[in-house]
Amino acid sequence: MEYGPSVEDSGAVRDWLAGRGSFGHFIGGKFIKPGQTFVTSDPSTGEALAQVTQGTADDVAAAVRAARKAQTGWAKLSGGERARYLYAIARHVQKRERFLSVLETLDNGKPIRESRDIDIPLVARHFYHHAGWAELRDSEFPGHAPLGVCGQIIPWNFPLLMLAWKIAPALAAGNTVVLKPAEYTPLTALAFAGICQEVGLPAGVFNIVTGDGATGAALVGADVDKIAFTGSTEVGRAIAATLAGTGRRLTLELGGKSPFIVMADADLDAAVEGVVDSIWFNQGQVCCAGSRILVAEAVAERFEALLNARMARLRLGAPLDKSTDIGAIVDPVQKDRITAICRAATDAGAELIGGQPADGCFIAPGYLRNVTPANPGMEQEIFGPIATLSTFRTADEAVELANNTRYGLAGSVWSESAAVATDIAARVKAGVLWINCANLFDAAAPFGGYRESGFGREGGRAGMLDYLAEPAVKSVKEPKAQ
Ligand code: TXE
Repeated sequence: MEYGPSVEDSGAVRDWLAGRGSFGHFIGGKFIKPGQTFVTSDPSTGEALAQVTQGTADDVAAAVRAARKAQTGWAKLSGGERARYLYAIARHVQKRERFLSVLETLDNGKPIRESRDIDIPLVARHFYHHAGWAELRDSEFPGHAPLGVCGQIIPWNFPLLMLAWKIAPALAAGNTVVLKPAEYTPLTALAFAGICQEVGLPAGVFNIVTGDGATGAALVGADVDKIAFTGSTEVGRAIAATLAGTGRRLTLELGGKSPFIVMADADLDAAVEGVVDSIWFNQGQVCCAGSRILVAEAVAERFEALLNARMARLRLGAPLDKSTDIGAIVDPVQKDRITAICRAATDAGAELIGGQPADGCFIAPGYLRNVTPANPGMEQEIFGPIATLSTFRTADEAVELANNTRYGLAGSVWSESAAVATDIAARVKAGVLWINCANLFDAAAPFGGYRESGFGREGGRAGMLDYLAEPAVKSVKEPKAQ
């Protein structure tokens, strides 16, 4: 069936971009005059899409002041009133699904099928879900208070979805927000600011300051009550060091090197399809991607043959083409990072099947075989469409290999035996485990990691708690009767 946006639908988005030309920050309910700008481009063609303002420390401070001013009023609204805004945002996102998915694909390079069927619908779902939490806040979390002003720094791999993950629980809990989108992909956040204006979200409740890592660092140093960060482990570590001793809240959602374990009794066709959803989804630029495939030796040959056949059918191409499976890597810098790790892996003895870089920001899907545990391809987060493939003999060995990582974000186990699958899943140290599926996200399911993958949860009840201050414990000693 032919449906949904394709290349011919990019006209409205291009007109919108041409009409705006350059974007200022969104502060206090208004777009302010653009300052010094940088270019954001379509990674699949290199075409410049728009000029976006590089935020300074003064810009960040102005946004934080606006958020601070708005916070008391926002927190005083009833849960039902806050929920009405979140429902309205969700409905407006749905109404603009086509526009937002085309804009996301242009700015990020991801296949339009993914932004249309996964990213943008999940954005709406996230706001619907958290509208419910806004209504339930006082009954479910009695005595809890919002934290105040939250600074939120997001990456470029799921630009609007990461915005939704961050701001929906924050606003539901009664906080106000200053958000910094990633420099590669600021455009859907700016379009979303327009939706906030349309639904009449009170000025200052949600603010955006665009810019690069320096702008993010300014936000970390600003007068905020919490920082929520999703990005690289290195930057997460630096943010944690800056905030140490300040008493400010912090949640970190960092990198991963998640195991994808195929037991000997697994449905191999389904498991191969799982690899497609796992490491070849979004060009592998997914923090919870099943980037280490571990397969039982007894079925390894058959599995690899099926994997190769499926890989050969994946279509690498123009992200706006509905038949494209693998789009563009977000930026030449990221492409270079991916190819450098693959080179280090092959220099250390691994064999790269597929995975060849192509012109522009494209890399074909692939995987590394003959990888020892110490191989750089096994150790480092490649963050591209390249997995590693290695084998194990026993369940214990599978668990040992799975846990042989400094990360602990996600894992996926494939077996036709529920007992085997749940036993393995229970022994893998990761925040999110999937059985006979991979990369399934739901707003109600808390997402987050252990170890160098960070701490804190996003989604569901646990996610709400990360945006609320616990009630003080009060011990009362009755005065002696006079
Ligand atoms: O991340 P950065 P990059 C991993 C992945 C990828 C690598 C590098 O392995 O290859 O990180 O990507 C902002 N203070 N992930 O360089 O720099 C930055 O502007 C405050 C995993 O893009 O961490 C952007 O908004 N903020 C990941 C955001 O941090 C700073 C998603 C992420 O950028 C900052 C992305 C600073 N000092 C990359 N420096 C995941 N967990 O999903 C940069 N930023």
